[in-house]
Parts: sequence; structure tokens; C-alpha cells
Amino acid sequence: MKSFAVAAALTLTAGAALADDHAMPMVKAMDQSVSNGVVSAEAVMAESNGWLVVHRTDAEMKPGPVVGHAPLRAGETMDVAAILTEEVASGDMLMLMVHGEEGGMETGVFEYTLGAKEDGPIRLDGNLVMTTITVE
Ligand SMILES: [Cu+2]
Repeated sequence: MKSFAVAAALTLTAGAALADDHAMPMVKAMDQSVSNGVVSAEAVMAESNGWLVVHRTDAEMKPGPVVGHAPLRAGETMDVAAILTEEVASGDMLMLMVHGEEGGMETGVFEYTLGAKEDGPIRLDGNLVMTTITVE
């Protein structure tokens, strides 16, 4: 019985490691107040180092002007905080999107502006990796 339990634990560990390796890029964030000047994401999964980019958006769900960004590591980053570069009002919608470091001139410098190729959004099966929130 004891050896069975150990084997089961090892299998679980191996399974978790495998899941990490193949984790899908994603952004997890909830509706929130931004009265502290920061937009927070609970967790972000990225395939490579890059950026969490905060766009304005609305009911049409198109990414608008960038109002914040924060660095991401490859893999999972918990509790990502992007400082807002302009005021965002209660009721406004924001889109939190995973961007990469591709196409830019400098590594570690955020070079994206709306529509630019530098540090642009990553895509998963052709889709942007993002979530939208409403500011409380
Ligand atoms: Cu974006």
C-alpha cells in the first residue's frame, strides 16, 4: 500500500509538470476598481517573455488605445499589475491582452502602440489572447 501511494504521488507530479509545459496562453482577471491606478490580472500564461497590455475597449470588443502595460515572463505569472497611464472611469471596459517581444528594436522595452508590429499581440489559433473587464 505504501509503495502504491508513492507511485501515485510521482505520477501526479509528472502530470502537473507536463500540464505546465503545454499550458495554453491565457489571461485571468476580474472586474475591479482601479482607484489605486493599477489594473491587476490574477494570472497570465505566456509562451515567451512579453507584455500584458491593457487596451480600452467597449461592447464591440475591439482593442482600443493602450492605457497600461506590464512585463510577463514565459510561463505563468501570478498577480500581474499594470500601472495606468491615463485615467479610467468607473463603467469603462478594458481588454487585458498578451503581447510578445517580437518585431521590436529592443528587448525589455515596450515598443507597441495601437496597430504597430513591434511587441504586437500573440495569437493562439489565430485568436488574440485576452480577456475583458469592466471597471467598478
Ligand atoms: Cu493588444
